[in-house]
Amino acid sequence: MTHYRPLEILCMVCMVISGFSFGPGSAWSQDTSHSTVEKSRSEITTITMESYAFTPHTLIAEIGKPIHFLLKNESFLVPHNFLLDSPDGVRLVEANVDSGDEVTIQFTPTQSGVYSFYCDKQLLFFPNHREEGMEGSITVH
Ligand SMILES: [Cu+2]
Repeated sequence: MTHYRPLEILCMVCMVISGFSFGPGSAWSQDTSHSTVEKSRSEITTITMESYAFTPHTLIAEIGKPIHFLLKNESFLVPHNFLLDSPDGVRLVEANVDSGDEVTIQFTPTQSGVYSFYCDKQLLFFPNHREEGMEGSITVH
């Protein structure tokens, strides 16, 4: 027979309330994903992909400095992609991220201006995800 002290019981209650969600992808660990480009410990910016939005969707970066994004698709059963174009329309990054998956991408901006990113996935005759609002920008100085 195990005897629990009050603190242990409190801790277990907390875990039940939070749905044991302390792992990656949990509500608990997503708190960092709302930050824009401030330099994190790891220098990796997490971008959450949902139907139909990127969070954050407005970012700032510096010329010549590598950018690392962790793309997290949190949509249920909906695949997304991350297409990044330079200010003059050259495709720089193309990454598919399946439902529930995470993909890390890296690129180094070599010119200033506004880079656009978006998802062009589409189901049958429905509008594509970009048209539904799934797009964002990186302003490079
Ligand atoms: Cu999408």
